[in-house]
Amino acid sequence: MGKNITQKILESHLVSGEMSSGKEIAIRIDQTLTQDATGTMAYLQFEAMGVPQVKTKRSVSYVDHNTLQYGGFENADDHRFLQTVAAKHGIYFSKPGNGICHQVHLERFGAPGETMLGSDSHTPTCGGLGMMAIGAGGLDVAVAMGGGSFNLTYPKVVLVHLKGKLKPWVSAKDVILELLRKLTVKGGVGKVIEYGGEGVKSLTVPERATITNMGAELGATTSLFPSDEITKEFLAAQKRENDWKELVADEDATYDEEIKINLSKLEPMLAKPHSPDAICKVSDVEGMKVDQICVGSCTNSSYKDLMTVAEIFHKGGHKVHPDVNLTISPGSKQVLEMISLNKGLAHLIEAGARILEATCGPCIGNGQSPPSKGISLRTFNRNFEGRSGTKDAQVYLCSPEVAAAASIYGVITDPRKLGKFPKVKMPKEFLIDDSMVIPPAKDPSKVEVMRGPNIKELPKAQAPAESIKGKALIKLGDNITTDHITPAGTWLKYRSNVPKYSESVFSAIDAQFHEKAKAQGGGFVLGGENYGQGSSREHAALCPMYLGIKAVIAKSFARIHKDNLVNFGILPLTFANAGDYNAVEQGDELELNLSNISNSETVALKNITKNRDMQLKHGFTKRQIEIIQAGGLLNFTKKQAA
Ligand code: MIC
Ligand code: SF4
Repeated sequence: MGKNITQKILESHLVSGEMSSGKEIAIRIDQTLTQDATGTMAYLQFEAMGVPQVKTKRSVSYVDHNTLQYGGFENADDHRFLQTVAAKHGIYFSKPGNGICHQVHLERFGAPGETMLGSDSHTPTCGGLGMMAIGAGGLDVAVAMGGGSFNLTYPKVVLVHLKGKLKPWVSAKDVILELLRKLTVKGGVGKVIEYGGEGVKSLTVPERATITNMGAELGATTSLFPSDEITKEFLAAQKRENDWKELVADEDATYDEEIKINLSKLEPMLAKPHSPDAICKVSDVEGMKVDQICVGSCTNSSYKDLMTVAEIFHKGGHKVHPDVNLTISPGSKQVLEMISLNKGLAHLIEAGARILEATCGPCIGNGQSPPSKGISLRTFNRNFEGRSGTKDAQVYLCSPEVAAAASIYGVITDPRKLGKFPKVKMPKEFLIDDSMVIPPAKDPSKVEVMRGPNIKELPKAQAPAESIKGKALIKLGDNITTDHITPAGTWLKYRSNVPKYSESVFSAIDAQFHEKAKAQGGGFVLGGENYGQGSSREHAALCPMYLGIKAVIAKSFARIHKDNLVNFGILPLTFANAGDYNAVEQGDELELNLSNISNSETVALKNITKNRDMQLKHGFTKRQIEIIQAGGLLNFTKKQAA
């Protein structure tokens, strides 16, 4: 029987397990990536494993999230730690300023048919090249660097059949917004989204990467495009033709689900506050006044994206509207250098745009927080409440074309009103200069790993007791994001300092949470559907663990966060009877009994306050139970190695 692309890559990397949906499999990982905000922990964990050199084909450590100094030494200390630890252990180090991890990896390292694990949820960006790139917590990435396999639930495979061709002013961003409209932020959980059909041929690699990047917002395990002639051209233009290989689904490949999208019928769209799936047409909100517009992020910061905006301004002789602040964050040094050499940058500056570094910047709330109640239009991938740094800001997500039109008129405007579309051609050759990627040391014994005072010791997870008593410290609704659990923005500098970062846990919902948790000696968290969606940051498990949280009881979980909880010994449990969510309130005294965990799919919970018994599902594999009983993945891995 014919195979789809997902089956082909998984089969060629299978270490153990059965390739059938819902079963646990282990796969071999070829490449890894980390970024600074998750990397410090990942490398501390890698060091704790005691493996001298990484065992992957290639591992790259990027600095792109936290490049601003809020008047302190913390970021710089982290960068110095990351650079020295990379040199010592066989890891390539991409310096701050070289670009956003996903954009740079797509340009310089991603390879069709290979697997990659990255400690960032948007790792699937490289799926635009036909690479199986999966986001995970830092500890999973550390294990993969040490040569360990990655365990995942064998996914369902969804074919998104593309036909037709995008009309002028409609772009790749609108394709993924359409899919988010159809599937919602939890529609991709447990699935790989594979693209196929005639329409694929009309999309360049950076456009494909915009689509696979934002598959993270669907909750998908990853997203994949075929590797075809267009992929070959892109890699050749990056002087990496040797990394190309053809990878397409067999004619008679089968899929678990199929969705059809006619590219020719799409219109410019937006995601409204505060969720990437709150989709509307531009025409629905046309005329709304806008305060700030940000172009960039790993979703839309390619050469083509930025040149499109530059050309819209230049060819039309437009300027940025007096009431609007427009910022541009290029995806990489390559993009920035190329648009400076061909005058694209000059055109943006001339129009009145503010040019920021080639980093994540405003996307992670690192500067450019909108004014109070401000309307911000961003070409980014997430518009969760408060993520921008301004709690009452209204953030809309859109394409570079829609962003450019609103920058000109100061109100949301259908870009098709701008007339002739300035189509930007893909360069025949990209400018290649990898001088900001530092190769690992030839003699690791000469490298001293430098740790400033912001690099705090790794907190240790502990095996849970058989019976756990505690209070339900907080009760939450659906779609709680990791930004709610451990916010980024000004807290980012404490990513290598868990005791300090733990003070941020749920701070936007309950400012006293961390004090309450500490005073009570820990307890339980109650959540709704899709708990822990968004970022891969394992701090959303590590910090609650530090505060003594023993279990999160929710209606359902997002994939990466669920794995992170297990990795740090917190039990992610779901209500066997969904209605029981209503039978527990914040403040209730609970008792969890784990004595049956190895031989039953459920564990017992007693609500002591309400004198009510209920069952919770765990759905753990044998391996996950062993991880929990070993006191987390790090202890488990060390035990296995011994
Ligand atoms: C994000 O977009 O939320 C981040 C910041 O890139 C995170 C990683 C992190 O929290 O460090 C992600 O997407 O995984
Ligand atoms: Fe950076 Fe934003 Fe992409 Fe996360 S989503 S990697 S913060 S650009």
